[in-house]
Amino acid sequence: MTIERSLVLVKPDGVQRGLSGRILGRLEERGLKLIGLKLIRISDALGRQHYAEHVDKPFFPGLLAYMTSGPVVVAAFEGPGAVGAIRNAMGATNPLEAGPGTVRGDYALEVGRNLVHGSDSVESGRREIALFFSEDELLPWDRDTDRWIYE
Ligand code: D4T
Repeated sequence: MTIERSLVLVKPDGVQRGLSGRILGRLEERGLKLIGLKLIRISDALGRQHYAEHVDKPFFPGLLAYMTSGPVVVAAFEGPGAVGAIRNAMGATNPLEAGPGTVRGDYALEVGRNLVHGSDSVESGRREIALFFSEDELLPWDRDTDRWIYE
């Protein structure tokens, strides 16, 4: 399996509800490797860039207000099939459709408060990580347990 990278955002509701550690912990425990991490407040401009595909949608003003309303935890994860693994761990966009054992299925009820973002493709992962992190904020590293997680 190819090593992929994904951006993960713990959205403002996740930070406010004290779920940041739990959400990131699930991904770490799975074996995904953290290569970038910070706490920021998303600006309007960054929110518009990140959700460029949604700017004309009726839900966009509410989405932008929500995403800029408080701090978010920004993480970059790396691992074999990381994009799909993270999307599966997050569950469906609408939490009512998210299965048990997923972040949204276990902790969320509404699409406008769905706690977490993960890149939806390898290409989006590349674009989004470059949008949120400068090159010197990313730290690929050799993890001692890698050989127990990857063949
Ligand atoms: P993000 O990008 O936030 O991880 O969510 P998804 O990748 O799972 O889903 P998405 O891009 O389709 O939606 C982006 C974002 O918009 C919110 N949203 C979406 C909303 O408030 N109302 C809606 O009807 C939809 C489709 C939730 C996630």
